Amino acid sequence: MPTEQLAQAPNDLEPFWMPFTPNRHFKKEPRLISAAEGLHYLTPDGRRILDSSAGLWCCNAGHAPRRVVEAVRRQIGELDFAPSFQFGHPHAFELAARLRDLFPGDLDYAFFTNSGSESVDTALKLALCYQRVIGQGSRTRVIGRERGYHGVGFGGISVGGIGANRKWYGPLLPGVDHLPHTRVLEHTAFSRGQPQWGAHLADELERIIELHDASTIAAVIVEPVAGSIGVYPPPVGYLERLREITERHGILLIFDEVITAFGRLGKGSASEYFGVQPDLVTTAKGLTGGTIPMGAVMARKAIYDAIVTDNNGPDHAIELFHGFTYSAHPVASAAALAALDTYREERLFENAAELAPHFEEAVHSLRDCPNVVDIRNLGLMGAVELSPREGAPGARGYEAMVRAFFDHDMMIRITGDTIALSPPLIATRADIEEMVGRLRAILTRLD
Ligand code: PXG
Ligand code: PLP
Repeated sequence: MPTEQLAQAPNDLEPFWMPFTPNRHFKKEPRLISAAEGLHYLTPDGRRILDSSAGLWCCNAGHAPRRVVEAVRRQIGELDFAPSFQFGHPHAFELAARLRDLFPGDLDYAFFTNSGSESVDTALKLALCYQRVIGQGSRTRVIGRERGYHGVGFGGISVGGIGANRKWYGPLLPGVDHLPHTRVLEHTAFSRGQPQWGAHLADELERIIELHDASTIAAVIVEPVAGSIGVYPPPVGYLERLREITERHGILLIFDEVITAFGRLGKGSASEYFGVQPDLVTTAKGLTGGTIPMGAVMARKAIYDAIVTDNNGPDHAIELFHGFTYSAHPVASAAALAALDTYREERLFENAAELAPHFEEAVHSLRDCPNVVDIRNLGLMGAVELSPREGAPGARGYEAMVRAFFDHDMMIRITGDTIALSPPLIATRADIEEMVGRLRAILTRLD
């Protein structure tokens, strides 16, 4: 795109209160993005920035995928909005059926949201509602995991396990407890793929159950691969054990697949990748390839049946008091259908699966770089963890991100001192080499 057509730097950066951003520093030295295509962003002055993070783990089909762009253009002219409360439009039903086919087992029902955070709060509400309608109304607790990220709604930060996201906001949801996280570097550092050590950490759930009693616990929610905190693949056997314990105790298992669904691990979902059947799955991001905000919660048939099918109320009775104005928005639905078409027709999940071993090799080749204390990977999720600078945790990671953008024309995602990589699924081996090569140059120069 010619530089003169690119959106130019605005005069006034002040009024935009930026999310999860050090606003003061950004506004002094802004990192602005005007356009995108494929694996690249363009800055207002026309610099091409290599995107090693698929936006924020969302642009799985790369930027501006042709089918999605066309579908959105067409849809917005045809049906801009239609309510999903009491009315419906065809694409929403078509999309739900496509998702039913994509997710394993009897995760047959889709409840639409607009983000991962909304998906998480929806799933928690579905779990509580389900337990209540089946006569288990004493099951009101939900169990998350330390260092888990489940978005920013009050439900999500309550089950979430990142202290900084919680501590400002009061007592949160009552009755929440947390499993221990699974990153124990003395046992797991530099594991390739899933660590061999750590399945027993799932047994902590038995202790939590012993403490609170199963009759008070509605659900357990975990990310099958913890993403946002810096990619913690589950220890071998861990998810299977969580499933076994929850099932034995009548507790629902929710997989938060906002990052892991739609090909990030080379399959439609982590549930399919690991062969573990959850009761509810939360999604967003890759559902539309990040193009239009949308999320979905997939629910097993028994949950839908208990709340909806078996409801004995009159015809006019609503079965579930929940929904968003923009649930199943027609433009988002069209974008999602086109994204799913793109994934299938361009074999992007297969590409991710084929690329994963090369990606693993490439990210682990950074082990000899300065300050690297761990490298983790699974599918096309990777993390390089750096040791923090003395007395300044996060400073080294932040500087890596800033230097990557200005000196190496690459977007990287950081969480504290950990660099996370999640290339779009359209990447080739050469693209991965390029990303890791630039990252090596960044790490080598960073003190
Ligand atoms: N659950 C999980 C597992 C997520 O990864 C959410 C819920 C919330 O989704 P929304 O759409 O409400 O943001 C997420 C989102 C990062 C990063 O850099 C990760 C997320 C969002 C923004 C940045 O790791 N994950
Ligand atoms: N606040 C007000 C005053 C509203 O009228 C609505 C929706 O009608 C909402 C919040 C919720 O908005 P949404 O459905 O987009 O989540």
